[in-house]
Amino acid sequence: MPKVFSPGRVNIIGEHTDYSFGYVMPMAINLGNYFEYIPYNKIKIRSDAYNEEIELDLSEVNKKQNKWIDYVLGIYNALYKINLKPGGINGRIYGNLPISSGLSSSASIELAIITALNYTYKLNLDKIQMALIGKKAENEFVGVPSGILDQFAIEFGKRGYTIFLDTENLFYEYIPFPMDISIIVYNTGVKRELAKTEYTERKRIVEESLKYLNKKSSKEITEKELEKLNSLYKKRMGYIIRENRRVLIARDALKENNLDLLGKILVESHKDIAENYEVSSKELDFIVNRAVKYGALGARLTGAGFGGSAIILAYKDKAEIIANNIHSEYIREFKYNSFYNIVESNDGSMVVEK
Ligand code: GAF
Repeated sequence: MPKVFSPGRVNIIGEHTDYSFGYVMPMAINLGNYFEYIPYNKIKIRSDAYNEEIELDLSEVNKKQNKWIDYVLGIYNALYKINLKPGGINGRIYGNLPISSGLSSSASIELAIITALNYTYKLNLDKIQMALIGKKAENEFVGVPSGILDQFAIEFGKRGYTIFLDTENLFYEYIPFPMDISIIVYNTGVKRELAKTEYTERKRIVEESLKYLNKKSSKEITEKELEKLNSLYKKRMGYIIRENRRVLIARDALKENNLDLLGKILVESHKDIAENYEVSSKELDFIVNRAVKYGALGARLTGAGFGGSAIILAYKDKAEIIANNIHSEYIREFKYNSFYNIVESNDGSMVVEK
């Protein structure tokens, strides 16, 4: 029985920059979804995480269900739009990637499905095409107006590396990630209820600013040009142009193994996104603050924000103790069902059993 593994992702830095064609630096991680399946004449899928099995005819792929199966239907829809008509599948999605926690569980399912269909029905899609089809499913069917960050990271992940990506032209570079650094993913346990509306609102402001300044990418905007924007727009775009710069600094710091600088840039990024892009939360701020207090190299929220997870970078031999200290303080302060995982970089979505 064929089996696909599709990872989740963290974003080391470059948050909310992808929908203005800026820089990002994500990493696929070793938490993810397995998809075990056989070819079938319908779509019949069980999700362990959602504890549900759904069966639909192939003629029903256009019918949005407003639940997790839309990630699967979205892929079929995107394929149908380019005249690819794979047959059905019968399978089970399971794994250890927490849902609604800012680690891209939706993109992980989308890429698991496209990887399976590409393999079984010989669609001949390359990696870029698969990432773009995942994005199309998310934007046009699921209805979340995201950028390319998540699908690209999940498709292009590489064990031992983080990915520097220019989301304008999809130029990417694999940057070795130091073996002696651990990444702690601290899940706040807070459901990201505002995420979709606030995300759409931030995106609207960014798109209107680009249009007003007559730019395609946020990379082209100068400090001087920011002055042409009204105060809210200037505040939001100011964050974005500084964040683009920070991605370049973080990339170079990693190349030079300047881990103190990398950590510092992460904390700066968090402070800026909290104050000027306003997508953080008191829980995420608390984690970053405690991470610094307990001697981590750096920390910041990861993903869209509004709850979800923070990443904490720490030397391997100190990671567990730092994570534990933060956790004890966090559960004393907040009553959510929070937890952490110490994760590693991972390869992107692939068929692991034939
Ligand atoms: C979500 C989106 F899906 C990404 O495209 C990206 O914008 C991210 O939020 C914020 O950096 O994960």
